[in-house]
Amino acid sequence: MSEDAATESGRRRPSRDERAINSKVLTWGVILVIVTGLVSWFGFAAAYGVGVGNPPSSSSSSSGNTNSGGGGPDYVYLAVNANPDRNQSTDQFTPGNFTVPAHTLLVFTITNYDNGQNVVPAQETKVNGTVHNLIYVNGSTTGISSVTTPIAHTFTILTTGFNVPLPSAGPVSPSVVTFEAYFNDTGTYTWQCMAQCDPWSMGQAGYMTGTLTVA
Ligand SMILES: [Cu+2]
Repeated sequence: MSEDAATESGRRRPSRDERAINSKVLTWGVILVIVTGLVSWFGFAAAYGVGVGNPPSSSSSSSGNTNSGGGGPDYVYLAVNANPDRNQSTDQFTPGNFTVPAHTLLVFTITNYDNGQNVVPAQETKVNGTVHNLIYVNGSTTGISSVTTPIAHTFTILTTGFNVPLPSAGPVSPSVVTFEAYFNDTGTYTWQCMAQCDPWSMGQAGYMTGTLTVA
């Protein structure tokens, strides 16, 4: 009986040579899939400016903002201080003017050191424009869509409705707000604090108002 004879199921058994060829085809197929995947990813990364790398180990970099470059989201760090360097406090976001990449998942951390409790319009107690319209306070994994505790400041872009209220700091520890956001329309947006905080700072570029540039 030849090797071409039909098996019980009616299918021909592959010869030893054919099995070797099949295994080569499989190997090259897998390699092709991997290479295609890598090329596609780098093409996407180049086209959309996806960063490469990891978040910084500390948030104390002078720029405050990090385009880490590659694979993951970009991280944005802001601090809010009430500096006692004038007769009244000087409330200030740092940095007040910054740039973020468009079409990129941004992970914001805003650390607020001001324990002031300020009057905020009802609309600006609600979160708007973040991913799922949620923020996360002091490490909580449960997002909230509005702040019902005392508020020190807000990060508000009136032209788009983007709004993040910042709970007042405690007597000792700051309040830390994290959230995710995408900004898909390039341009320069003016942000401002809608809380009635430090009257001088509220009208002062780089203090309680500034620019967020989407590039
Ligand atoms: Cu303010």
